[in-house]
Amino acid sequence: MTPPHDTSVPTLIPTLTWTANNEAIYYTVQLNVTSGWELIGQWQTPDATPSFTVPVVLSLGVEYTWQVDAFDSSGHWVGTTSNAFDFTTYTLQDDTTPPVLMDLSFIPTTIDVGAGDQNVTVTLRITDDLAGVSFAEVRFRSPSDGQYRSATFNEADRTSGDMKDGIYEKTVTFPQYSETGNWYIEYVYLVDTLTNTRFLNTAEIIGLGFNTLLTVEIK
Ligand SMILES: [Ca+2]
Repeated sequence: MTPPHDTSVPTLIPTLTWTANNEAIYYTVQLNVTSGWELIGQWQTPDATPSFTVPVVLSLGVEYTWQVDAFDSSGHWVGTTSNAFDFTTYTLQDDTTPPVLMDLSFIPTTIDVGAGDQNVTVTLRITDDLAGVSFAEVRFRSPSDGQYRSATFNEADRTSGDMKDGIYEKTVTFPQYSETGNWYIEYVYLVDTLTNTRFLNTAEIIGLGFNTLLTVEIK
C-alpha cells in the first residue's frame, strides 16, 4: 500500500495503491481531511486495478485520510481496506535542496567572429524536487578572463517539461571581434523558487560529463 500510513508525500496529486481484492471488479476511494473530516471526494476506479490517482490538487501541508472499498460485478460490497490510512502532503519548507543540472549542451561549439556577431544556443535540462526551478545562468569566459557572455534562463525560456523537470534553451550573442581562442563555461548557476542555489564551476561541470569549451576564431 502506498503511500505508507502516516508518511509525507512529495506531491499534491498522490497516487494511492493497495492490495487487490480478488473478487473486486472496481473500487471506491474516499478521501477526507483528517482534521474535521471534510470530504474531498469519493471516486470509483475504472477497473480492478488497485491504484488511483487523486483527481484534484490537494493542499500543502495537510493530513488526509483515505479508505478503499471493493465491489464485485453485481455492485456488491466485497471488502474494505482494514483501516483508514493517513498521509500528509509536503510543505514548501520541506524543500532545502537546490536544482540539479541533468544536461548541458550548446551549438555551435566553434564560431567565427570575423564576419559579424555570432549566436550560440545553450540548452539545459534542470530538475528540482518540490519547489521547482526559477532561474539559471550559464556564463562563458574568454581565454584572458577579460570578457564574458551569459545566457540567463527563466520560465519563459523553458521549451518543454515543467518547473520540476524542464528543458531550457537560450541564445547568447558573441559580438563581432570578440576575443579569440578557447572560451570556457566559467559556471552554471541554478536557483529554485525558494532560492536554494547550486553553483557549479568549470571543473564540476566537466566532472558531470559536459563540454565547457567554445572555440572562438577569426578566419
Ligand atoms: Ca529545490
